[in-house]
Amino acid sequence: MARVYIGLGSNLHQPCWQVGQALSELGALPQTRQVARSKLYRSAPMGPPDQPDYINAVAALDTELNPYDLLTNLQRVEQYHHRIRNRRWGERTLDLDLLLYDDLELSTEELIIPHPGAHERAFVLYPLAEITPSMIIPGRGRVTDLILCLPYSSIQPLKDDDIYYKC
Ligand code: PH2
Ligand code: MG
Ligand code: MG
Repeated sequence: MARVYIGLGSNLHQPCWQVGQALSELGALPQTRQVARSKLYRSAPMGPPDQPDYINAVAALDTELNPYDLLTNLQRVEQYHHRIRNRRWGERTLDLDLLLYDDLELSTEELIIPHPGAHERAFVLYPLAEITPSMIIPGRGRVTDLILCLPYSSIQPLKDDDIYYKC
């Protein structure tokens, strides 16, 4: 059994709904149980500025799936949300990033764990710190230290679940 963290993001076609729905779908993956989920957070786009704001969240799962089978399942959920690959860091209906897999460090063509951008993005680290403040990102340090140089004002927590269907 591995404890894994998934970063969710969307900025197209009712992003709150996309993320809320994907949170449920992650909990329903085979041999997997959802143990925690953060609030939803809104932030300005990193990358091309001519795209809508993003909605992000982080989920913690316990899974028997190995990293590659988990990745395949995440890509299947992205496809189910009609994910279309366009420009780098461009708009998308749903992005599911495998952030952490226990304390595994892995770097292959297909998969890099921890996710290479995780330690420098407010929209990943604040939701992560919300659900697991003691988290240490292998090779990078404590989440609570990493967030110190990232302004909390760059993200906006949304209030509760009933907004899923309104943004
Ligand atoms: N994801 C991207 C590109 N830019 N910006 C924010 N705020 N949040 C994201 O999740 C995000 C982004 C591509 O994965
Ligand atoms: Mg991403
Ligand atoms: Mg991705």
